[in-house]
Formats: sequence, C-alpha cells, structure tokens
Amino acid sequence: MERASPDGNAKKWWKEAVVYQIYPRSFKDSNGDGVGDLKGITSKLDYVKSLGVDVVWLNPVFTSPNDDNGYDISDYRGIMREFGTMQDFDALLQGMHDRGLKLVMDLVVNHSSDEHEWFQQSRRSRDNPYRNYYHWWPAEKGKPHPRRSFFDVNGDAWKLDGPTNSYYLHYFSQKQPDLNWENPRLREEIFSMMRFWFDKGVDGFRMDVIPFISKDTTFPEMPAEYKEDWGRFYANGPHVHQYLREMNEAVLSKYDVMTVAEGAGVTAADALDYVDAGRRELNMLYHFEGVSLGYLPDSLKVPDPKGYKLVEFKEIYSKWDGVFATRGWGSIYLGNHDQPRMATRWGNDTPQWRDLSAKMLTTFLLTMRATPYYYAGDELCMTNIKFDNIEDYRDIESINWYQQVKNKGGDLQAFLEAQKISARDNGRTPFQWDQTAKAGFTTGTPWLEVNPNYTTINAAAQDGGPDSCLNYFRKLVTLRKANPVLIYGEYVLLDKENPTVYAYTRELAGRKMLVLLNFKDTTAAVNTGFDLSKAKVIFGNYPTPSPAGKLQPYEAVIYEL
Ligand code: TEU
Ligand code: CA
Repeated sequence: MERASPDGNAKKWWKEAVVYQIYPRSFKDSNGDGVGDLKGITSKLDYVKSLGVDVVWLNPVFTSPNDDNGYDISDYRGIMREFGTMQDFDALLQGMHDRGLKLVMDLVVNHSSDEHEWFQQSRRSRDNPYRNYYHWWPAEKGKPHPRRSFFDVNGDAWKLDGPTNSYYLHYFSQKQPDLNWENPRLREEIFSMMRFWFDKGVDGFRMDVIPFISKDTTFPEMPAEYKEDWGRFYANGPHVHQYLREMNEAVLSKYDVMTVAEGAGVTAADALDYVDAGRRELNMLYHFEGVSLGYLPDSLKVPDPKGYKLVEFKEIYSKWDGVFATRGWGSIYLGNHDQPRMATRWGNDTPQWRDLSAKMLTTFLLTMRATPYYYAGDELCMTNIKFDNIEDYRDIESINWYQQVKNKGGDLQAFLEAQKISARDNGRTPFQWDQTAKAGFTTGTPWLEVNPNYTTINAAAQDGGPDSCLNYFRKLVTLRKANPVLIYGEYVLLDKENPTVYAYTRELAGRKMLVLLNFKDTTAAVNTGFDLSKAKVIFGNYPTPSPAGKLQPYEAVIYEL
C-alpha cells in the first residue's frame, strides 16, 4: 500500500483535544428507573466542563434491545427508550455545544441488532430486497467453514435460521448479525445515516470494530495461524480500505468532524493504512496491544499470576508512538467500557496506594504523544467492584463466557476470580457522584450494583480537595493543553530496561520535559542521563518530589529540563 506524504505535524483540533468517555447507562439517572439517561448527562454538563476536556465520546444511545448494552442497534436514527427521546438528545447536544464541548458518537456498523427491520426482512426469504444486507449461507451447501464468535456460548459465529434454512454470520452475539458491507446499498444506508447525525451537529464518530467490516464472502477456511488470534483474521478484510475511502469521500470530507477507529485486530504494521491523512480514511485508531498485556494467552482474559512486565508495557506504548511519529495520529487509553478500572488493572487499588497509583497512570495518559481517551470515573480513581457471583454480572461477555466454562466442565471459581480483575462490568458500575444512597447516581435500584466504596470515593468528596484525584486530573489537563510540547513533542524512551520506572522525554521547539513514573509500591532509582539538580519540577503526585534520580512508591513527576 503506498504511503501518503508525512503529515505528523499538521495541527488539528482533535490532536489537541482531551476526550472524556461517558457510558450513558452508568453516568446519571434522571428518572429513578436505575438506568442512566440523556437528561442525567445534561444535568451534569457543568461537571464535565469543569474537567477541562474538549470532546465527549458517548457510547451508543440508539434504539436497542440491549443484548450488548446498545452495541446491538435496531434503529440507527432513534434514541433508546431507556435513555430518553430525540428531544432529550437535541438538548444534550445543544448543552454541550453551548459549553464549547464537542460530541463524538459511537458508530456500530459491523453488525446491527437482529431486531432491526433490515434483519427482520432479510431473514424472511432468500429473495427479499434486504437479503444481502447480511451474510447468509444456504444450509444445503453444508455448514460454512468455522468462524469464532466473541460472545456466543459455543464460540460459534454461524447460526442456523429456520425460515430460509440458512446460516447467518455473527462475530458477536446471536442477536448481533454482521452487516454485509460488500453490498453497495447497505453502504449507502450507512452513509445516509451518518449524514443524518452530522447534519444535527454531531462532531464525529468512534467506529466500533470498523476493521472487521469487509469479509471474503466465500468464507474460506481460517488459516491455522489465526487459531489463537482470530480477531486479527477478521480485521483488514479485502475491501475495508475501499469502503473507508468511500465513506470519507461521500460523508466525512464534507464535515469538520473527527473519527477514531476501534482498532480490533489491527497491528502496528497495518495501523497507518487506516489513519495516514493522505489516504483520506480515518483520523485516529486505538489498539488493543496495550490492554491485552498480562493476560494468559488463549484464555478468557485470565490475568497472569506474575502480573505484567513494565518493560513490555513500555515497549508496546513506545512502539505505537513510533507508528504515528510522522504520519497519522495516535490515541491512548487504559480504561473504557470494555476494560476494568485502570487503578485496579494497571495500578494498585489498595487504600494505601490507590490514589497515588491512579494519579501516576493519569500522568502517563496526559503526557504521551496521542489524543487521550479518558474514561469517566477514572478521574475519581474509581476501582473494580470485583463481584463474587455470576448473578451480579449484567454483561453478555461475562454471562456467556461463564456458561461456556460451565458447559466444558471448567473451573468456575477460577473464572470468577479472573473476572474480578478483567470483566468489563468492573468499568461499568455507576458513576460515584456523592456519598448519598447509590452514590447519587439514582434514586431507584441501579441496573448494576454501585461499588460500596462510593462512600469514600466520589466526586463531591473530591471537588474541593486540592490534592484529590479529581483536581489532579483537572490540573494536568490544563497543563497538557497549555504546553504543546506535551501534545506534539517528540517522545524518547529512557532507561528502557528499568523494571519499575517508566521514563521519557517530550521535546518541541527548544522545550524539553522529562516524565518519570514509578509503577511499583517501592522506592525506585532511575537513570535518565540528565542532571536533574538544575531541572524544574512542574508537576507531580507527591507534595514534595523525591530527590533527583530517586522515586517514591507510585511517584509521578514532570520536570522542565
Ligand atoms: O468491542 C470490540 C471488541 O473487540 C471487544 O469485544 C473486546 O475485544 C472485548 O470486549 C474484550 O474482552 C466493541 C465494543 O467496544 C464492545 O463494547 C462491544 O461489545 C463489541 O464491539 C461488539 O459491538
Ligand atoms: Ca433513567
């Protein structure tokens, strides 16, 4: 694939932005039904504005039966009943724009809900006009070559459907049939829907598993090399870049909007094919290599008992910085609605070290050369809820994987122990507003249990505290946005083999900053090669920074060199 001209230094508003991700189901419930909603978010926009962030990424709010909490859409132009009405949406968008906040929505078009009218038509007859909106395989041809499903209890991505005696493809749940992007009529439906939202003033889309949308419709046997990594086989299909360029030409290029690909299955070698500006496809991409670190291979996200190696963590994030050093642009995250809380997963969520380690991680996210995607609640240093029973879970991933383990006679206790660290519901517990009942999230029964530690970890308790997680985040956002060196500056990793400290510099136009992050609960030495006695400390998570070259447990410090 030819590469376009370098564009790494082209300044763009979305490169300078800090993105704040809101999971609408769990942010704020305005009507006491225990489910977050749009009016709830609108009521909290002053709080969102107070963070200093620029863009809100809102997880799907479209009409959905919620088999996968909105990632199964049955009407792309409707608002989910539990979340409110289109008027509520318009008020939310206006409220954001009035405050100078941009709104990025979630484009879920690799698949729809099976309750979408398109699928209901498509499954009626083999000659239905909507038949080719999905991927069907006539059963008389025998079962197609296996495809793995992320959520199916049997891991099978083909489901036999009675009415037309055919299999349909679903990479995710049976209620999430894959859309057939090889059909130009389907592509035009999607482009028209995108225009509908952009014409309302939406400022961009996060694109759900967009690398998966193009399939070889002969469905050949999956090569054995992908047996453990079939997500990589699903990505980069035969026409994915043609379709994204078509999307850009037909829609994206007509608006001043930002786009970010959820880069499932995308490696460092093929990332630029999506985001090199000259290719006129998408703006940014987020990878999974970092968040997959420290899980046992070919497991259901079972954490390695030995933990993750910081040297590998540094290698991954340094490699990905290098991918976008002169072309395209990166994004960086540790938390989102698919991930556990970063304080638990990557820091230390014991009371003694929780805040320090979470602030250290926040320092990492806000001083790297990439647009930070920061997950609501992490600014409070929220932690995993660590459910004991499968009945406490609501996520189809946890529930179906539990059933999968049970059907295979596997160790359910071990599965539940692993889920305490890696389950997605850990990141979906209700936002902790204050110490009133249910953390001020709802006056009703929350759809998912509130973390009992809300009595001490909540926004109200932190709002005024100068040293709180919340104000640490606010101040660091301000620092990043006031210093282009932290946005566009060259990144250089230092002390590469240090097993406990992550050290790097950022340099731009004669300014040089040094970031030191101690990832462990012990003091640590770091060899940066710089004489820090003359350097100026401009930020840190300890009241007094440690003497040069030494770092206190979980210490983060930023020097101006
Ligand atoms: O996630 C895609 C995806 O790959 C995730 O399923 C991830 O691999 C898994 O959760 C890790 O355990 C997107 C959405 O972010 C996710 O919420 C949806 O469930 C999924 O697509 C289907 O739309
Ligand atoms: Ca509600």
